[in-house]
Amino acid sequence: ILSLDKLNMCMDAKHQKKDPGPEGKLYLQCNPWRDNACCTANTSEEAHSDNSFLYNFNWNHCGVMSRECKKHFIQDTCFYECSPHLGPWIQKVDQTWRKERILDVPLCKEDCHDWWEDCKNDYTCKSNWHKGWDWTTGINKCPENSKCVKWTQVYPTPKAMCEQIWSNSYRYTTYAKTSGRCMQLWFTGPNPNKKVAEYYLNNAQ
Ligand code: FOL
Repeated sequence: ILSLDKLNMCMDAKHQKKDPGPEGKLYLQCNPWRDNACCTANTSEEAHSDNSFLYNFNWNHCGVMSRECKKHFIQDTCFYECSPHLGPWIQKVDQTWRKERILDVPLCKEDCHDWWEDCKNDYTCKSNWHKGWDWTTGINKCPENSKCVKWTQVYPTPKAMCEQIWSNSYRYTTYAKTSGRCMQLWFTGPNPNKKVAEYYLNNAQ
């Protein structure tokens, strides 16, 4: 069968499975996706560690990232690696490390605001974390031409952070989690994002 099921599919990126399916048990913050996931148990565990093999990405590029801030990056990683309901926002790309990406996924206001609130006292040197790092040591360091500054100087608003950090993977919305019009990074119980994907598939954004 052709992979035409936009409501239940995995993006063709770096670590996602070919097709979604149950995993039995996923690690800690990724566990909500266990019934139907694009990540393996191994990926879910790596999502929780610093400089993980996923992208060798260093959260601590401007001093140690606070625990409160880091938990949102772990949740973002779980969402990115595990979500089977991103079909309406998957785009082909010509990148060395992935064939597909997500673009403009409508993010619930609370998730974006809570993320920014918990990170606003941290530091960073770049607004787009996908590009322009110094990788000479194997993990990303701030490039020569940059300075570590307060989070709020790089991202004045939650919207700026959510949209810029991963090259517009997310679109900021003012929709609440209860609206059914936005995707949730944080949830318990059955995945609420399936219905949201269904809505956007039928209503072409
Ligand atoms: N989370 C979300 N929501 N969307 C994403 O797209 C996403 N992507 C990552 C992690 N979480 C995400 C992957 N992160 C590089 C940097 C970060 C990264 C993956 C790769 C990297 O190698 N950057 C190089 C350029 C590579 C290239 O584009 O050829 C650099 O110049 O720093």
